[in-house]
Amino acid sequence: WGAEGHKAVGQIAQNILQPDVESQVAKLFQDKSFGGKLAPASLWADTIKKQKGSPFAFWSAPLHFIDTRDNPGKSCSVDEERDCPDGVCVVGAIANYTTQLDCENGFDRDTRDIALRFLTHFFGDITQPLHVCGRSKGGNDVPVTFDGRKTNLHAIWDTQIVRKRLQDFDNSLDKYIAFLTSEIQNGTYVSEKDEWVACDTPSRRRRRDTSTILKRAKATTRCPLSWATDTNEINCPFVWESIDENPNLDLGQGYYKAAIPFVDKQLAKGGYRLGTFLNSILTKKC
Ligand code: DCM
Ligand code: DCM
Ligand code: DCM
Ligand code: ZN
Ligand code: ZN
Repeated sequence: WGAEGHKAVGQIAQNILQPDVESQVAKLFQDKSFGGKLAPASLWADTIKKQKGSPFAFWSAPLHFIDTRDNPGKSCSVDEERDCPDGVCVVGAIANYTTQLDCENGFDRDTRDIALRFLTHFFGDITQPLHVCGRSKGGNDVPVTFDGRKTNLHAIWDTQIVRKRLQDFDNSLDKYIAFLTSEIQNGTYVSEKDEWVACDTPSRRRRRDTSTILKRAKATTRCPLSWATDTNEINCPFVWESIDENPNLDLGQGYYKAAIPFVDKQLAKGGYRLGTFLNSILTKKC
């Protein structure tokens, strides 16, 4: 997602944090420009990606997505071994940074701070359909027109569709975020939000032999893998359909309208998952 999408995910999560978790989050962030909040922190992973000289700049770029080697439009799937070798993808990144954030694992505060920044961003990216799609570099190589402007398929999902959606909310991101939060708390998403966070949590194991370590490593990808699979499925009924049928169509009208329910729900999912996850992991007493 672009800046608006990531801020939405961060703020929706912030809205559902328990007070004690909210103060833990504020304490973890050592960059005072975040004001202790998730929404500003969610932009950090993109900022450092482009920053020359940042120790994170180059190696972190592939952590923002997973290039599935499926056949979107026809068949969609996510396969951990096939699509995320060595854990270098958004699924592996969420798993690894979850381990680093969890106080049980004893990482130092700098590591936990960076882990929380990355997680706040990657919980957003893993809900963007084209971040869970390997076709044409997640749509980056597919030229499209949106309201008369030439751009690419990836960019309209990251940014243009979300920005146009804000027109329904007086161009106020805050109003859009308030709308999505209320849809989660007492609207359209009430009955389905439990499914958004339903993925088996890794069971704690006592013995430290090699086989349990391997099982534990696998268990940490269970949730992000289920979220990636959920997101990836949107590439089959919808994302690529019009593109394959009519490559010259301006996507700012019918396609945009049809994308709205997906974009709303994906941003809501990212925020709800992030908030729920932090409420669980940051209430542990270590
Ligand atoms: N972006 C932005 N402002 C930021 C961070 C990101 O406008 N502070 C936009 C520009 C990127 C786009 O988000 O090209 C996609 O970023 P990502 O790599 O997270 O999908
Ligand atoms: N640990 C591990 N593999 C296991 C069990 C534990 O790598 N099968 C590590 C992860 C934690 C530490 O041991 O850093 C403490 O784990 P626990 O809280 O499960 O006792
Ligand atoms: N991206 C993606 N899948 C790829 C390559 C890139 O989802 N295979 C994303 C990362 C950024 C956007 O596309 O959000 C633009 O990437 P870049 O800045 O690397 O061109
Ligand atoms: Zn993107
Ligand atoms: Zn990203």
